Amino acid sequence: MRMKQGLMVLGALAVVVAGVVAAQGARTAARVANDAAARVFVAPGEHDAYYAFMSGGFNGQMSVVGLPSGRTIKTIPVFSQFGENGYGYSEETKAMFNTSHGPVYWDDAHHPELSMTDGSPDGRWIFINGNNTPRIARIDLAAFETREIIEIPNTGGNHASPFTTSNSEYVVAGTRFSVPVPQTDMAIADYAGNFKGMLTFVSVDPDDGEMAIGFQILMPGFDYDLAHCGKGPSADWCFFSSYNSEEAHTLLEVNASQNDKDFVAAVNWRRAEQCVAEGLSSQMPAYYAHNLVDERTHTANTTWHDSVTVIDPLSCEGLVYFMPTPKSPHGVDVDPTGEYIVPGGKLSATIAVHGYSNMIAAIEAEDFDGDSYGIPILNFDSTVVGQVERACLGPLHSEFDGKGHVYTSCFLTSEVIKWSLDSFEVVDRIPVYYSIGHLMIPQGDSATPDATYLVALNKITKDRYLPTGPELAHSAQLIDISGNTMQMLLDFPTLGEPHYAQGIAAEKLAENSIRIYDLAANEHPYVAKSEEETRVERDGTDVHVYMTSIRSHFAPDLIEGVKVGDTVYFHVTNLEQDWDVPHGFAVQGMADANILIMPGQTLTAKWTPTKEGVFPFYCTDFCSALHQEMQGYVRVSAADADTPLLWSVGSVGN
Ligand code: RUQ
Ligand code: CUA
Repeated sequence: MRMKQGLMVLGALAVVVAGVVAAQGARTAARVANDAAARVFVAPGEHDAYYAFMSGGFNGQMSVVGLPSGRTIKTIPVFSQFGENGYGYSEETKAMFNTSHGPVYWDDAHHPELSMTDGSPDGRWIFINGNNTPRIARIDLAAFETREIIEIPNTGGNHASPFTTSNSEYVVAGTRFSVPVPQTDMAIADYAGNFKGMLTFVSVDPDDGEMAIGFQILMPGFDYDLAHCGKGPSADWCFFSSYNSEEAHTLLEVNASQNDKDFVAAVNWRRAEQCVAEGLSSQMPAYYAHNLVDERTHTANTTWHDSVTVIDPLSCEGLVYFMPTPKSPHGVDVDPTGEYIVPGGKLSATIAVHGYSNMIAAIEAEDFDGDSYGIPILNFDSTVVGQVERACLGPLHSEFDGKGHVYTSCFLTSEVIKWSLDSFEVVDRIPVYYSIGHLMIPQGDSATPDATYLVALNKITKDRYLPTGPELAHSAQLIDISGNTMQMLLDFPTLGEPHYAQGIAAEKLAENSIRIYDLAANEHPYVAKSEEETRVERDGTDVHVYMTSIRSHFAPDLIEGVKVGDTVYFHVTNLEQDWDVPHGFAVQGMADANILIMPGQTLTAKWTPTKEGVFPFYCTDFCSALHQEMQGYVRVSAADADTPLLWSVGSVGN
């Protein structure tokens, strides 16, 4: 019976697909611009005009791509260990992975979001959500390094995240999977009415970016999918799409596709702040980790928290309203003026646009169509200002050009459509290969889009590149949107599965990018700022090596007196103060990855020798003509041996 229903839903979709494609007429072939090669060519030694930040999806990282070339220029490790530079393996970074479940060395990273001032990206930080074990990370865009990860309690699947308010007062975290709140052992069949959907507002310190959980809003047990916050007139509001207003808990592909409309939840965060100030909230026990890098020591530390401020919408009038939206919406995007709220109804061929002014008028007139768990439902006909008919199938996400156009990705019909916020008519469409998810225009979700290019982030790759066995790189496409019609420029492979992305003109970031860490300012407890300070100290079975690296040797490079059963910490300070001279360090048999130490930085590799012998260590990054000479030995004696602790390099040392 259930399977049959599922097939019926799919069958109905296929019919609609056929209808829409027929209505479009024959598909245009991929519209590759004649001079596409010249328009994406970045001459050797020249730089790209834009940075694009792509989520890595299931690789847990973020990648940095230059546009228009499509060249990957960096992977920023975030939620997953990264053997390339030792992130998550070095002693300094392990605490970044602490959660209430214990250390979790992986996540599913979906949506990069640049910090904003006055609704425009300010180039200070970029945030990204961890979907699986709910977390938000903050990356410092001077160093392109992850500085902070905060866990989101009372949440299951942090997907509607980490979208920012227009001055980054908050980044939001909406739960995709509703769960018992607080968590408890209960029958899953009791889902409806008992599982809850938490919407979390994480505050961002305007000076240093440090995050803290401001408050949480306890919502009905729907699936909160995506979000965007308002700007301009709507700056006090954030909008969360939801599906599964059916509150189904099994076979959601059928059971959560029953209702004709689901909801966009409009949340007034200023009102939330008032309710907290007026004592209309409560404290709920919630255990969560907050991991922050101390920039003086380059070391992550964890602070544990045990409660959160929770607001029940029923005790804070004016906090949340539901706007009915067809049908199982995915993305919800706000145009640059802050007036238009554009959901993407996955199972609808029509895009229904809500007007912010209409929403406010409907709220003031109490123009309600009942309520859901006490939350007023605004009249659909009152909030909707226009509908794009026969838009496409599977509309998911929209970005804006700031000239009155919306670009919407359409998963089922594999195309990007361009439509007018004035006429609500489609004015152009271009096929993409294949099955697009997100799309990105630099600053295209802000008040100030920089609309020269659009990147299509496609879910299916198939035949776009040389075959590489069963597993294929994901595929992005670069489209020129500077003219009236979209023109295809470039295919390029991506890392992991990019979901959302952000883009910004290179000139806004490049000049702030730091080149080294100041050795004089290094306050790492195990730093050695010169070879004279290098030494080896024993503390019980812990052995601390205060080591330095400089082209092309380590000091010390000979160590004796380590014993089986010891734990050896190689604290390596890179004495270099030149750009692009990292040194790497690895010792035979180490269980962790190598560490890649930036100039002026100290990182620690832990090594637990398991057998007697003399073991080499070496620099892993080709740093000079004598890089291959950058090596050393550590002698390991039996646990009960009396080999004295000795260390040296050339004539230096003891
Ligand atoms: S979101 S396309 Cu649409 Cu996380 Cu992936
Ligand atoms: Cu240092 Cu190679």
